[in-house]
Amino acid sequence: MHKFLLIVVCLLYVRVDAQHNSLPYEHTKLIRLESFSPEISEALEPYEVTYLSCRSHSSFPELIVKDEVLNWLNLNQIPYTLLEKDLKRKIDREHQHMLEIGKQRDGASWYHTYRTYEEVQDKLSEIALESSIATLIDLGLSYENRALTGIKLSTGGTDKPAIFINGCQHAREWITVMASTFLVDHLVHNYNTDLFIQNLLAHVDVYIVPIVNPDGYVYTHTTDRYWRKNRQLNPASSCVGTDLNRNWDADWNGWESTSTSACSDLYVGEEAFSAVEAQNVKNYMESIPNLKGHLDIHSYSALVLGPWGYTNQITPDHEEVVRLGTAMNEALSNAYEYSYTFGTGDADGALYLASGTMPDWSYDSLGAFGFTYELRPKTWDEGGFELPESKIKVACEENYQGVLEMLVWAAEDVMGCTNPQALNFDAHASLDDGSCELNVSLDSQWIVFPQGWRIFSTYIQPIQAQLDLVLAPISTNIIIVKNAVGAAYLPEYNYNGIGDLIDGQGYQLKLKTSDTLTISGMKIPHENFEMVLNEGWNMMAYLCDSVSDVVTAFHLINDQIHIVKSSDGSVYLPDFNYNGLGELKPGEGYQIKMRSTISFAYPFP
Ligand code: 0X9
Ligand code: ZN
Repeated sequence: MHKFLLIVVCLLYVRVDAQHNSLPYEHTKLIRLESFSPEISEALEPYEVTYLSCRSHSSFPELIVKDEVLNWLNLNQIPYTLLEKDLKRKIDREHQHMLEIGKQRDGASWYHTYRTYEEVQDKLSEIALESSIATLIDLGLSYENRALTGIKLSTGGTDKPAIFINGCQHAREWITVMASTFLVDHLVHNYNTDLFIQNLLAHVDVYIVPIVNPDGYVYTHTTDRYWRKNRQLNPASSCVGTDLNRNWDADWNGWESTSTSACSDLYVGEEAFSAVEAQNVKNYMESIPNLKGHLDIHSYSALVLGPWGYTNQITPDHEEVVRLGTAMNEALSNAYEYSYTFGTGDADGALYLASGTMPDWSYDSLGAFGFTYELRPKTWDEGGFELPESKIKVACEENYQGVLEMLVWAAEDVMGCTNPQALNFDAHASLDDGSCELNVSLDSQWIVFPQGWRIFSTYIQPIQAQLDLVLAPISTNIIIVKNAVGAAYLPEYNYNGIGDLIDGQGYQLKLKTSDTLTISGMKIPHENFEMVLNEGWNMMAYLCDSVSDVVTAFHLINDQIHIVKSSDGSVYLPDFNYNGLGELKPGEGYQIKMRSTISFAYPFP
């Protein structure tokens, strides 16, 4: 660059800087009215008065005023508290601070200080470059030709449920820019490391536009710290700007908290979508397939607001609105134990109704659940629009927690228990929500039956012990089942003379063809299970889940045993030291003839 030109540019830069954003607040004070009514509001109309917080107009409004208003209040004995006796000085201090840390801005964490429009643009580009799931989106230009830029987070696929989130309809609400940029940053970062976020983003697309009012935002940095509207010229007036959040086509120019005066902070615009930014953002939102939710982020007041915003009537979806709103409100509140308030309409008088707002339009026209967040702080005393820098990160994280609730809600119709082993397995679910009820002690045994006779037993204590229920899967194949004392179960006659399957008992069964059976329940703890072997013949179960050597298994009671017989006729005769049986096998039952009655437990394995 030419040396001379460089000097001119620098001079210009200094000039812009010097002409800073506190000038409109020379000789102004900030007060809180301790008593308020529609009459007072009306009486204040002729004066230059700027209402601040969202809770304002209802209870104890915080106002920027000049001395003349204080005189009037004093005269009429209306109580107020002086919050800031020199507003210009306060803004200058903030501005000075930003200049001072300006030198180290690049080094410090991005969320330690408020960031300019350019810095946000750079940040978004950087993220899009680095992350495989983030793409820059272009929503067109602002009135002064600045790019309306956002990020789409998507892991691919089409028509997935989508959420649209924007900050900064209102220029002075700086924390909303930080919080929505943090959202992009944090989701992208956590996607790389956090299984839950991976699952979530596998099912939901997220669109985030941190600054939908770039002209206004820049203006609050350069010229007027408390500017609210966009910077569009108004043909019939010297006053500039439209309140973007009054310019949407849902009760546009209705009665609630609106003005048709171009000089008002609540100017509705010439018609719905007369503001370039509202029109462009609208077009983009309409192009998103399957938009389920919308979050419009504002400050300050610590509120979560659901539809409608313009009336206290409830929507047809009220129950779900309350469910989602409450969940988000709790997430915001619990993050740092800073209590937010949820409501619809005027939230039980916590604030005012508003006509022509963006989330009402999203709900009304797109069927997307449109919510407003009013981030920290609750009051001017805690910083108002200048939430202290030390609290930026906290507000961002709170907001993140609230947003996650909306993402989970959007993914809900695809969420459930995806584990086929679980009792509450949901075949329609594709995203596990951690609700699976796994009965961890549920075991099962698989038994193979040959055709014809077989003595069987199980090491499982079935959930349902009734013999006909245990054998139900193979009942049509069964000719007869007998127990040790000759009682029978005859499926063909629907006759169960045996009753329950008894732990430790073997059963004789005759099948038409070979078959298999799975028995589910809890494993019998065989080491502690004492079975009684009566003098004479018994039919005993084998209670281990692996084979064991017959000699070792019976070595403690060898002298009491005449004979052990398996289904296939092999025998073990301890007296003769003859072992034709070899191993005891799971699923088999054994006939055993005893010299006396004893109690017995399998020693192993
Ligand atoms: O007035 C607004 O546009 C919003 N408040 S702010 O202080 N950020 O200006 C609130 C609009 C939403 N109102 C309701 N949902 N009732
Ligand atoms: Zn706002």
